[in-house]
Amino acid sequence: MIDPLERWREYGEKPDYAGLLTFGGAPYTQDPALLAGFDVAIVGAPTDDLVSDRPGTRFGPRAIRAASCPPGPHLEAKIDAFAELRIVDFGDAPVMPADAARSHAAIEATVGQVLDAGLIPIVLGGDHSIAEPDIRACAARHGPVGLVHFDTHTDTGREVFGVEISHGTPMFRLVDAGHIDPRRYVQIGLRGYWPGEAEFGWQAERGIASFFAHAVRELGIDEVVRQTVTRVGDGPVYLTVDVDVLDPAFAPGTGTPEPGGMTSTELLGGCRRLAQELELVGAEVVEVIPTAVGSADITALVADRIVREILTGISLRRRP
Ligand SMILES: [Mn+2]
Repeated sequence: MIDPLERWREYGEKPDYAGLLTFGGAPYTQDPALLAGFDVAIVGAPTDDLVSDRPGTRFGPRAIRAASCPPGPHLEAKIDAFAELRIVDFGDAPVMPADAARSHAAIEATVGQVLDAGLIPIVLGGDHSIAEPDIRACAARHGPVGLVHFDTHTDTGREVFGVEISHGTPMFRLVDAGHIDPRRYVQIGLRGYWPGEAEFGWQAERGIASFFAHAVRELGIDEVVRQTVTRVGDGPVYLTVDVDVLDPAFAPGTGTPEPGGMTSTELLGGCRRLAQELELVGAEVVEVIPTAVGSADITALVADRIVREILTGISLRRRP
């Protein structure tokens, strides 16, 4: 176990730009035997071979780790997730360039090590195809999971350009294989021009619930979260956040941007409340394409904050 704070011990924190790059300065290990005793593990899944438009999310995990954040308690929630939870950075899954099948197997195995040690994995993508190995690993241990899915797109295509394993198809494949319980699956933030009637018809037959972007505007995010919690109910839940759910004004660095999206404020508060009110067994933030370094990268910065809100929600849920 490496503690990146070690050389700054007497100050209690290190500068964000110095030392080993881990999420939030968390201790780092690649040894699954050392995960025991932790609550949450950050895992990088830097792969983007399966995108249909702009590539570059392979650089997401490093950029999210580099997006700086001052330490200390969440001012609004009044709790410090890094003090409440034992958080470890488990490094990146050993992905292979240009070999999506082996990359997915590596991601599933690495997330599986985290789950087998009893921790909650929070995966940094990577394109959204990584949802398939991530959720498959969770379902293998918890049974079919509920899913809360923030996205512009449903990602329930049967194929994209005739390709069945893509960042546009993971949710179809996971529901079809029985890893997601479709009656406990809620999509939030949909808009734009894809997919079409066939996919929405398939979803409706299975009881998948969708909140379009206009519903978030009209109902407000608090009401959308309330209805989502009611729908998903008790039992294991996975949270997947595609940053393209945000308006490109808030997250310009992403592969398939769509104007007219949610605000950062809506998404961050929503993630925190969902993590507090649902039984999360895993989470991921995907589709970040960094275009700048450190906290100058707006999209990596909001992705970092999404993870922190999830951690804050988990902390609030566990507080006696
Ligand atoms: Mn997506």
